[in-house]
Order: sequence, then structure tokens, then C-alpha cells
Amino acid sequence: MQQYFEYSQEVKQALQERKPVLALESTLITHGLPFPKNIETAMAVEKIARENNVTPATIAIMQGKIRIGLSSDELETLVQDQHAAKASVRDIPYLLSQKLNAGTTVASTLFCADFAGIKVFATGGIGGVHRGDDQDISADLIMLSKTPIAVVCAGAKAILDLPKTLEFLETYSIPVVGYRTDTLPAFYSSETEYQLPARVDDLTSLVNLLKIHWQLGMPSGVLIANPIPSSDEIPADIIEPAISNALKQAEKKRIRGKAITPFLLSEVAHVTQGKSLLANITLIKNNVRLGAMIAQKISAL
Ligand code: PSU
Ligand code: MN
Repeated sequence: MQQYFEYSQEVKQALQERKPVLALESTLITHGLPFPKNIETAMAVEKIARENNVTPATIAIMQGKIRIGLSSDELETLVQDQHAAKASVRDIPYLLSQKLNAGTTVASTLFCADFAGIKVFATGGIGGVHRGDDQDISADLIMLSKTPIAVVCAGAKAILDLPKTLEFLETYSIPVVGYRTDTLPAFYSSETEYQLPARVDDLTSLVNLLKIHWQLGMPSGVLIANPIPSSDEIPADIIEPAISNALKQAEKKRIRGKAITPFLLSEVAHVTQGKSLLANITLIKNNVRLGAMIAQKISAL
């Protein structure tokens, strides 16, 4: 399997020396954010990790290899590739065999990070159970149920069915921990009416929980719900109409499968005149900051 992986020098060295490494996904770059915000954000979050003495490992598929850690030139190449695919786990064999480029989703980033031995991963919001079509369940949830990695996110995207997503997380025994919150954050908004099963208020308690989860040999990941900073959150009464409008558009245009999430995100950005974009970027940075602090503390264990 090793033959399909290529590590950046920086990540390879950090892993060998057991220094803290933070996994980052790349669908955010290829399908989540528009140019040039995507490349700016990708660079900015790597910088945040480094400022916290953590090596960022942005994961992507490039020319038929699973890349763990990208140089800024490689990030640029990925961003410029109009044909870059959105790689979920099942797409990996095809993409490798065709030597294509792709951004990795939360699901496939989990798969790759696990093989590389990385324990902490920061993203924006995870996929979940879709509204209306509860047969549409993101592979993010399935991979979370069987990959023992700590995932920092700002809750599930508000475009999803949040109660059903929480039910799924419960059924598949995935711990969900609110970081300084009692309720599930909804990506653009810091709180919802949905209570979480656990809450911690400091880093030490959080890392302690993770340590015990891993010591018990639990097969799942741990989802850490880190609310968007209130300065950039969008109140539910503003974001909700934008979302239901985007859902109607998707229905009308018969957008299906993996195209749905990117379509909804860009529709919402359009209707909110970029406000949702700013929120998205703020929450990613906020998650990377927390992810880096966790990675730092874990490597000291
Ligand atoms: N969060 C964002 N923007 C995104 C995504 C998450 O802020 O683009 C991506 C992630 O890569 C996530 C994917 O894994 O959307 C989920 O897609 P789907 O619903 O098709 O599983
Ligand atoms: Mn789907």
C-alpha cells in the first residue's frame, strides 16, 4: 500500500520524530471555496498550524499518488486544475489508476491520514444526512465510525438534516464533544437547539478524553464540535431562507450525488453576498487553531 503514498519531506520528518502533525482536507480547496479564497485559505491554515509548532499535512490525490503534505507549488497546481475531482473513499482506486488530481473529502482524508499514522484532523464542517433525502448519507459519517482520529469541525453543515445526523452519530457510537458548547453548532451559526452528549471547556479535559478513547481501543473517531466565533456567525433567520432556496434550486436543476454539497454551498454564498464565505473561512481557521493545539498536546503525552 505504501507505494501509493508520497509524503512531503516536512511531514515525513515530523512523523519520524513523533512531532505533532495535523491533517487537513482538500475538497475544501477544490470544491468548497471559490478561487482565490481557496488557495488563500489553504495557505493561511497551514500558517496557523506552523505558528502553533505543528506540521500541517494537507492531503490530496495528485498524478496518481496519495500525497500527505503539499508544497505551495503543489497547492497551486491543485487549485489551477479545473478537472480536479472530488475524491471520496470509493473514488480513490479509480483516481490513482487514471493518475488524476483530486481534493479529498473528510471521508477520504480520514482513510489516508489513518494509514499515515496521523491522529488529529481539522476541517470546516463534516458531511451528514441530507435534508429530504435521508438515503443520502455522507461517507464522512461512515468513515468516522471506523477511523480512530480526532476530527475538529464546526458541527455539520446547516444544509443538512442535523437531528438525523446526530442520530446517525449516536447509532454508530461516535463520541461527539462540544468544545465550550452544549449544543451542536450548525457551521454558519454557533448554536442550535440540539443538545450534545458531552461538553468540555478546556484543552486538558479534551485531550484526556481522546487519550481514554484510544486506550480503550474504540474503533471510531471522535467528533469535536467547535462553534464558529460569534463575530462572523450568521443568524439562523438569515441563513435558513438562503438554504431552503438553494435546496429548491438543486431540486429544480436535478443536482444529485456528490455535486449536491458544492452546489448548495455556492448557492448560499451567492445569496448571502459572500457572508457565508467569510463565515466558512473564519470557522476553518478557528478549527485549525484548536486542531493544532490538540495535536501539540497529544504529541507531548
Ligand atoms: N466543509 C466545507 N466545505 C466543503 C466540505 C466541507 O466547509 O466543501 C466538503 C468536505 O470535504 C466534506 C464534503 O467531506 O464536503 C462532504 O461531501 P458529501 O456531502 O458529498 O459527502
Ligand atoms: Mn451524498
